[in-house]
Amino acid sequence: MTGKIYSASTTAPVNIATLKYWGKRDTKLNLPTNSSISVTLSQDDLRTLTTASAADFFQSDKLWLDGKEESLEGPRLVACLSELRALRKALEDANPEFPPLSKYHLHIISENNFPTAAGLASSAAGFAALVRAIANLYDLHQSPEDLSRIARQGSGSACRSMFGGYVAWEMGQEADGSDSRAVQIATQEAWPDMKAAILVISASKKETSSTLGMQTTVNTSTLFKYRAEVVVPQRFKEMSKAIVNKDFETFGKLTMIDSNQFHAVCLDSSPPVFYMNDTSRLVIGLIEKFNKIHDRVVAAYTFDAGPNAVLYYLERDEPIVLGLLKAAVPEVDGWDKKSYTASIAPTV
Ligand code: 2P0
Repeated sequence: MTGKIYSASTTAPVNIATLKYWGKRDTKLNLPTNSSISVTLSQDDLRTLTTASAADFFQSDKLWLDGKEESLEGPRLVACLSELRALRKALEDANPEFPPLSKYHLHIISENNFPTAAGLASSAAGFAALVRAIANLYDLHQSPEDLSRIARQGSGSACRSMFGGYVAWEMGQEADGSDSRAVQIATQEAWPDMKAAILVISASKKETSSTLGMQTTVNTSTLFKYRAEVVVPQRFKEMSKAIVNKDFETFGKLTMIDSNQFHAVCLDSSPPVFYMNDTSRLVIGLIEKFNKIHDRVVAAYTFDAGPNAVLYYLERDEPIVLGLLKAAVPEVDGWDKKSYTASIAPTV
């Protein structure tokens, strides 16, 4: 026994989808039924901080999330750890002088600076940080695309947090998932004036996990097939083009209709899955009216697997968007009154 502890720390950002991932064609490998698009938010605003340590005297793999010990036995965590260990093992075989970290147990400590599991993409930042922290600890030099394939197995949306800016998760065709990975559509620098506001409507844990909700939709919704096969492929092209052209009007419209369609297929599931609440719907009404008054898309709303709203807008419109929220928030019952604004993440 050496008694030495090897450690590496890293942070990873949150991403919020503007074209939603909803449905798996392979639940073990986390392969999606459609491609998706997201925007990565700056780590100055929202992030997971993770430290991974390895030592020959650790008795078992352990994970602490926001100070609480969590099980490390879930198949998704196991899949990420075994892929990373196999890559480290190959490195050790090629470099016998390297310490045999692949044989040591890991201790992982992870902290979010925002509410966990409340539909704020905590699993995305969480798995992205975990994969990157262990890759750093193991001195792996895989590309972000390669690491995104590993993070995807932890949580689908985590693959998109491997990049800053505007990111696509290409669903891929292969049965082994080798082509299901994230790629960058545009850097933050290419369209730097996008901003996001996150309205925390409820910070409590969601009732239906994304995994369960997705499977209910895939197995029971008749609208779902149309969404996955007809709507999303076309929308994917239109949204990618809008991002490259910095066309906020089109980007915003597509973002809102895609959020609404995602919640529609949730409602079309049996039993129905509800993520938005009355306050969420109030925000939709508010933004729709606000855009109508301005005769353009000033702000675009989107809701994930929870009631919290994310608004995308351009920096020059921040005074009117935040002004609207300031005026409306005190009137709204059930609004947590916590909100964050975030810039877009530069290259991570
Ligand atoms: C997304 N969501 O594209 C969609 C939109 C929620 C609504 O990805 O089962 O935690 O771990 O692969 O990634 C949330 O689902 O699901 C999600 P798993 P994940 O961001």
